[in-house]
Amino acid sequence: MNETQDLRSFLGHLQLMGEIRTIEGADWNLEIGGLTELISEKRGPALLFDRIKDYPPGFRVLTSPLGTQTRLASILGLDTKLRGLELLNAWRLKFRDFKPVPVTISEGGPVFENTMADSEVDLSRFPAPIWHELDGGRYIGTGCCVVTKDPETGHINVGTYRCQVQGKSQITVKMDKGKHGRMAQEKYHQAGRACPVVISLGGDPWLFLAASLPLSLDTSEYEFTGWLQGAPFPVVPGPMTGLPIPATAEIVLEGEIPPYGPEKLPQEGPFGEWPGYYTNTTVGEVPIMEVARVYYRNDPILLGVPTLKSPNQHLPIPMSAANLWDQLEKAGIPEVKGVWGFVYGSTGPFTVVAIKQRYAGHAKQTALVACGAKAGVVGGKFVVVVDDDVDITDLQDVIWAMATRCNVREAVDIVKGVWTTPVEPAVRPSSRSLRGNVMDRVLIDACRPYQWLDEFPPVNAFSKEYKRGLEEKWKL
Ligand SMILES: Cc1cc2nc3c(=O)[nH]c(=O)nc-3n(C[C@H](O)[C@H](O)[C@H](O)COP(=O)(O)O)c2cc1C
Ligand SMILES: [Mn+2]
Repeated sequence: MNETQDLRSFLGHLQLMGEIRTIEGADWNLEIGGLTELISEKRGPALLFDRIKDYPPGFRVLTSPLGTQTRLASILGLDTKLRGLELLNAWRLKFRDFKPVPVTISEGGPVFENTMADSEVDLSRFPAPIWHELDGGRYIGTGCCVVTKDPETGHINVGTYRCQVQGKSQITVKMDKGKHGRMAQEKYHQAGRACPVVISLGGDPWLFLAASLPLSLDTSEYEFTGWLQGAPFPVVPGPMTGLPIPATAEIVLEGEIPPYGPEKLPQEGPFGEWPGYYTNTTVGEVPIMEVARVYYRNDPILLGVPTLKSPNQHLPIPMSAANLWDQLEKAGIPEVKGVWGFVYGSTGPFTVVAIKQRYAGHAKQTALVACGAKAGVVGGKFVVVVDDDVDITDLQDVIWAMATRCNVREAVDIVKGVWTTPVEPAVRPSSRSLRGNVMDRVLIDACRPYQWLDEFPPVNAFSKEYKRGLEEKWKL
C-alpha cells in the first residue's frame, strides 16, 4: 500500500519545509475560521489546530494546506522555487501529459482504526467549525472528497462539495447542478432509489486537489491522484456501499442520500461563498445524507478549506487559468503568452490574457473566446486583454495598461446574458432562478491599438536588463 503519501506524510513534509504551525486551544466557533483567514492574508504556514475547545486532544483540524506557492508546487511535483505565471505554465505543461494510474485495492487501512455504526453515529464528536460570522451552521466538509458512482456507466467520481451538519447522523451535501456527483445522484433519484455516498472529510491534499479541480467527466479523480503521486492510489471497498474509500483517509462517512421532495429539504447555509459574500442561493436545493457508518483514524484530522474573500483564496495562484489558456489555444487563438485571474474561485470574475498581437482584431477575438470558454465562463464578468510586455500577475501593471492603452469606444464591449454561477452576488434576489442565472461581460481591449501599433508612444521605463546591470554595479 502506498502509505507514504497521506495527510500525515504531508504534515511531516510541511514540518521539514517550515511551512506549518500548531495552534492549541482555539475555539471551533469562529476562531479557527478567523485564524485561517488571517494566515491566508499573510500567505503564512498551514495551521494545525489541536486541543480545540470542547474536544479531546488529538481531534484536530488542518487549514490552509496549499496556501503558498511553495506548498502548492511541492504537491504538484514541480520546482518549489517557481512563482506566478511560471508556476502556472509549468503546471499546464505537466497536466498535458496526464495519464491515468489505476487504483490499487487494499484489504484495509488506517481509516478503519475506529468505527461508529448506526445508532452510535455521532457527528458532533468531530470539531466541525463555524467558519464565517454569518454561517448558518457547522460545516464538517469543506476540504472534503465526495465519492459517488454513476449507476449507468459505473464511473466513480470524487468531488469537493460542502457538507453542513444537520443532526447526529445527518449532513447536507451541496452538489451544484451540472457537477459530476449531482448528475449521478439525479440518476438514482429519478429511478426512485437512494444514492450511495462515501465522503472523506480529512485526507491527503493530492486527492483534495483532484476533487476540486475542473477535471473532465471521464477522468477519474482517483486515477489522477495516482498520477500526481506517482503510485496507484490505495482504496478499500466500502463495507456498506462498495464505493472505494481512500485507505489512508482520516475520517470517512458512508451512507446514502434518499430521494427527496421539497418538504424534506432542510435549511442549508448561508455560507461565506468564494466570491466573498453570503449569497443565499441554496434554499430548496440541497438534500440530506443519512450517515450509517463513520470510520476514522486515531487522532483524526479534519481538512478545513473554507472559501474566503479574495485575495485570500485557498490556492495561491488561479489554477484554472491554466485550463483557460489551453482552451484559448484549442480555439485557435495564436500567441497567447499568459492567462491570469483575480477574484478567482472556480474561475475568474476578472480574467487577464496577455497576447503578442499578430493581426487586426486579434485582441477582441481573444476576449470573446475567453468570456465564453468553459474555464472562463463560470462567475466571469471582466475580461482584459493586454500586450505581452505587461505583467498580468501584477494588478498595478494591468491597471496601467487599461488606463493608458484603451481607446475606450473601440476597446470596451458588453456581451449580455452569459452563463454564470448560482453564487453571483449581483443577480437581484427576486430574479434568481433555480434554473440558473446569466450575467453580462465587459470585454476590455487594453492592448496598444493594432492599426497604429508602430506609432504608439514608447514606454517610459528602463528595461529590466539595464536595471539589473545597475543593481549589480551600484549594489542597490
Ligand atoms: C473549498 C471548496 C468548496 C467547494 N464547495 C462546493 C460546493 O459546495 N458545491 C459545488 O458544487 N462545488 C463546490 N466546489 C467546487 C467543486 O469542487 C469543483 O467544481 C469540482 O470540479 C467538482 O467536481 P466534479 O467536477 O467532479 O463535479 C468547491 C471547491 C472548493 C475548493
Ligand atoms: Mn469529476
